[in-house]
Amino acid sequence: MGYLKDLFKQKADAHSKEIKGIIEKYGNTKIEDVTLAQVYQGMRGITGLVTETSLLDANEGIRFRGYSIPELREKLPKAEKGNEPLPEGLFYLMLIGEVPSENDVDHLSAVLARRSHVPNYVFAVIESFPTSAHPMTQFTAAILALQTESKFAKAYNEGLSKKDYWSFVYEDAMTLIARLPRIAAYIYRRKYRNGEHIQPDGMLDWAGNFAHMLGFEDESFKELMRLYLTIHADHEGGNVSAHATHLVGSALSDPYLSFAAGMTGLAGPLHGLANQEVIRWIDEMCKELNNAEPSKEEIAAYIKKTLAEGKVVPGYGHAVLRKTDPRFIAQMEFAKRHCPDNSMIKTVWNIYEVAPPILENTGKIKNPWPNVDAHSGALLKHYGLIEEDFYTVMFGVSRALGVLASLCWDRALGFPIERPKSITTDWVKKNIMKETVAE
Ligand code: HAX
Repeated sequence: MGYLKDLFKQKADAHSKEIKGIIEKYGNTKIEDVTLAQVYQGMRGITGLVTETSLLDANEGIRFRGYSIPELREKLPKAEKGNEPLPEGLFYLMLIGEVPSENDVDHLSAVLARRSHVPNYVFAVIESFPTSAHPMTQFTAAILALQTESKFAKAYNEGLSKKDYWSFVYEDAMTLIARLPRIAAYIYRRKYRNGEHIQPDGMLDWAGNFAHMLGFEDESFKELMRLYLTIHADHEGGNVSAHATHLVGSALSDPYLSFAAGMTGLAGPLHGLANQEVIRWIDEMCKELNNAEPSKEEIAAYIKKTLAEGKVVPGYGHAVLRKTDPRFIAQMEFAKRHCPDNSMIKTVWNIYEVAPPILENTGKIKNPWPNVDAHSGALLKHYGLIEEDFYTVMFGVSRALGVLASLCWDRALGFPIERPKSITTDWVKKNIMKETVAE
């Protein structure tokens, strides 16, 4: 076993023992009451999962193993001459629970580079799609094609003891994370760059190499990738992509199948696809107004029009957050340093000034503030990555770090199959409203 895997096992064994003690002593403690409205309305606010990698506070935003995004930007190791954290460092933190040293991160970068070879049949699956297919469809299909490599599925077929599940899930998680940038870059170059592919550079870090394979050599774009792949990695356990990965994994579907499920969820416009929708919405607004930098008054009128048409304003609102998303702030700070004069970025900042009071005035939107997706596309556009239907794939590459670290923990802690109870409205009528219902 590599030292990282040994260390993970040590941490997991100690934690598993701790959890057993907690359940023994406090297992019958009630933590909250659940209302019928919560059951009908997307289980909002119901605590039903343990996800060790990160915790979301409604006002403060995400903390990864206790560290906020500004703290991570300061504490995690960086590339040579870089300012932004290396996402490998965040993965280490989520997996092991401690801030890694530069050596730890170098080691992890090297492990990922060694495992990054993608078998040709995966590219053949991508090639079998029309280039018009959405990149998220191609991405998910490629992940499923890669499933044939699953060490967990193979070992399970051959008869695997429960106590060893974690070890094979860990191996699959590492390999999958290592290969995702190559798969994503292949989809990008095939669809938008005439199939002129760029070979990986094993000397680069995981995010730097992703930028390189996409075809962007600008050092500040590589820095953006390091930041982007760090901040999109995890958002506790209840969001659709994390929850779907965890849920499917709980059936002992291997990490490839589980992660593919997470990605089909990320592809929804209310979740990860919102980053694409934001850019489309801004583009449509600019086109309709015939103005690349609409005034605040014009933006306000366009937001009201969007709401009047019964559509959502993409990039705004959140199921848990009640303040500006710190992931939005981190990107805004990056843009202020690297590209403050870009028209679309200035428009993103103007929307940020104008949208919240309008959304708040509707009286129904619980969080009028921007989320991560409100800013990301404009930054990518600035560097020439203009194809917005690819943006959710980039989000997916990052999300793998969080949900696969969590999947390792799920199996190491022996979490059982997930199976919440559901009810029918007839059950509600009979048991809560005390009506007589025909059987
Ligand atoms: N524009 C218009 N209406 C909105 C809205 C927005 N940005 N945000 C919420 N609402 C509406 C809801 O549709 C809902 O309307 P109805 O009662 O008519 O159904 C009402 O306000 C109450 O919703 P809520 O309780 O405030 O929000 P939810 O927890 O139900 O939904 C969403 C959270 C993120 C899905 C929602 O805010 C939304 O649709 N936002 C726009 C899409 C978006 O940016 N998604 C990305 C979220 C972050 C993420 O996962 N990134 O990957």
